[in-house]
Amino acid sequence: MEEESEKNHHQPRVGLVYDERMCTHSTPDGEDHPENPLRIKAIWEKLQFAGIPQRCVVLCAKEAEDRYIASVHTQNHINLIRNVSSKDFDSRRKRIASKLNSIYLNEGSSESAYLAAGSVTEVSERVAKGELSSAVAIVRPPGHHAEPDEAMGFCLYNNVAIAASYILNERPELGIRKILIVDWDVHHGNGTQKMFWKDPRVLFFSVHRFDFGTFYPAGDDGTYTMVGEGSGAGFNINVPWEHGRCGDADYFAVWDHVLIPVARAFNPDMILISGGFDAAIGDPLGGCRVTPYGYSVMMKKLMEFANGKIVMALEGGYNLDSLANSVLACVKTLLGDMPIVGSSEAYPFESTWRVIQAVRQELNTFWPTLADELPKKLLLASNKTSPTILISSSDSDAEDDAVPNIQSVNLVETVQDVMQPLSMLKVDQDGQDQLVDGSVPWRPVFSKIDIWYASYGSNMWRKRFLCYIEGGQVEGMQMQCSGSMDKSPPKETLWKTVPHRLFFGHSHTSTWGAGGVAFLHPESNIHERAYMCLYKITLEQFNDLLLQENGPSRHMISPLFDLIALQSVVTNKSVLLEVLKGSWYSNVVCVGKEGDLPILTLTCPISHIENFKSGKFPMHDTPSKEYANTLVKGLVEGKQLSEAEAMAYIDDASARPM
Ligand code: Q9C
Ligand code: ZN
Repeated sequence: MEEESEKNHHQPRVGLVYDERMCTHSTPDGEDHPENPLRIKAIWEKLQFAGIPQRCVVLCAKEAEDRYIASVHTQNHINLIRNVSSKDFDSRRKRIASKLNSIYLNEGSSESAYLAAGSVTEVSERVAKGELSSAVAIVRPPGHHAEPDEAMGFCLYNNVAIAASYILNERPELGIRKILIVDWDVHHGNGTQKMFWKDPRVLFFSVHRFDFGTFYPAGDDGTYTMVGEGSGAGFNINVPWEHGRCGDADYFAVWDHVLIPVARAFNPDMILISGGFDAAIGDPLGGCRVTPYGYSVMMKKLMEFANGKIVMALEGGYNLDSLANSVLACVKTLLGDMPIVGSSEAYPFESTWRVIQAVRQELNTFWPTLADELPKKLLLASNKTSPTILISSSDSDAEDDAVPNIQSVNLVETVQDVMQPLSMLKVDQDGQDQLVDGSVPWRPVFSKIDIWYASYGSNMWRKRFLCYIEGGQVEGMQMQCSGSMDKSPPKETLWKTVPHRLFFGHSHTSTWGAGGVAFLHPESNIHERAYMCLYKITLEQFNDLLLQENGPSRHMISPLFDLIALQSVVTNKSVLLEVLKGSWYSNVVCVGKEGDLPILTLTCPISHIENFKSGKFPMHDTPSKEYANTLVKGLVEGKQLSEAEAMAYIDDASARPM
């Protein structure tokens, strides 16, 4: 049975499976267990609350058929899972489960296992056919630990492996010849690894806590030397963390320097994600710190491949809130929603670079792209002539609140390369920044990164703009500016026109009094032309400007616009600053690049455009004389227009309908 909701034809068709019947698998005597029915319930409720099911193709679960399960599991194992829930196993079930590693069984276990495996298979087939663009299967029990002949680690059937093998072996006419399996569950996908060990059609990639062989499932299977065998050699990639506390920055580094280059070379026809969310921040088993934003970026990067044919199947994830939020972030990303920046991020650990290096070395005979030297600037303190910044040097091993053991990172060069999604100050789970020498650690870092800040409003007038840098007040302004902590003037100034609509909106500002102020339509339009004055300033100054632009200045512990936001704006053109939600200029838009540096401007969120058009927010509002004057002065002193031309330019923008 399937239920098709109304869809916008420009939106991707994202399949979504959820079925209450998978809640019948639970502990026999109601004992507490992390892998419990509330997990998928919490996810479903979160998605419903966010209005997601209406935007997806919602499908019911479907049981897998034994003949397809048999391509990865033994008949012996299938018999056990099929029969274990029957009446005549009532007395033996507990004893059977107790002989298995981290498994419970009840009368609902069989049905749930069949539904989980069948659902992943079903949506995979639909994605392979092109009937769905991508899909998410909210299933349990999970699957990736299940080995050919053994249930373990809360897993009965290996759902993802069954689906992959079905697509490759049973449906060759669909043209899916190569499948990439990305296992981002915090545990190693030992079962999946075994099933495709010698199979070059399946590239299995697992990033997991390993802790030198002590983290579940423990042993050597998850180490990076396990690369596959025979014609499958090189098609098994393990990235084993040495410890917990890994977060977005560590995962991004692995994506950028291992997974994505290999995926480019492998060129999969389809991607299956073993989507465990036990590496999420707050997970009781994982001890890692990936945020929903982190998951959305990892997902987005994978969407570049296989024509976006991605199926994500739930594996682990035991903190109900972070599980549900993370899955929501993934579904939204598949739906094409704009990412929202919600996290500040730590540097990758030193150990992360060590692991990445080891993996690249181990696999570069199979994947030549991994043979390239990692850029020196990414590596640790290797260049003694460059300034380095000491972030912290704790070696505590406590999982939750220890300061990451980050040593001297050659940030100065690293951060110049704004494409590298590295670093940021560390924000602890309680939201307290870690301080270095009693000051906020992000300023020295951000003072080394240049960007172009582009103004289309009063900041085109240099004297007015300099108030945000040097502090002060110019005629017409109601308030004194505090300026930036770094009072040095912009390194360069230049003018540009951009294909965006300039308009005036709202009817009153605290700085300029009555009258509209300038906004730039966030989307480009070749029929429009707006003047912009570009100032080359540091990211630190840009943050201080953002703060003053959006309210009275105060001590800024965390930057409003961090390196993750910078990365995001360059990738996605636009980023909404969650912290500035509600203020007029909460949208940072990248309108292009100049000499390799992004050109950033501030404007309203795209959602406000509708409000301007409908009249919910006033627009075409003639700016106050003082305010208009600052724009004219900017354009005239900047030698862009004559006074008459500048006035005509403003009149035109405030009179013309959208
Ligand atoms: N000392 C998944 O996340 N832990 N499975 C057992 C025994 C088992 C996790 C600890 C963790 C299994 C799908
Ligand atoms: Zn797990």
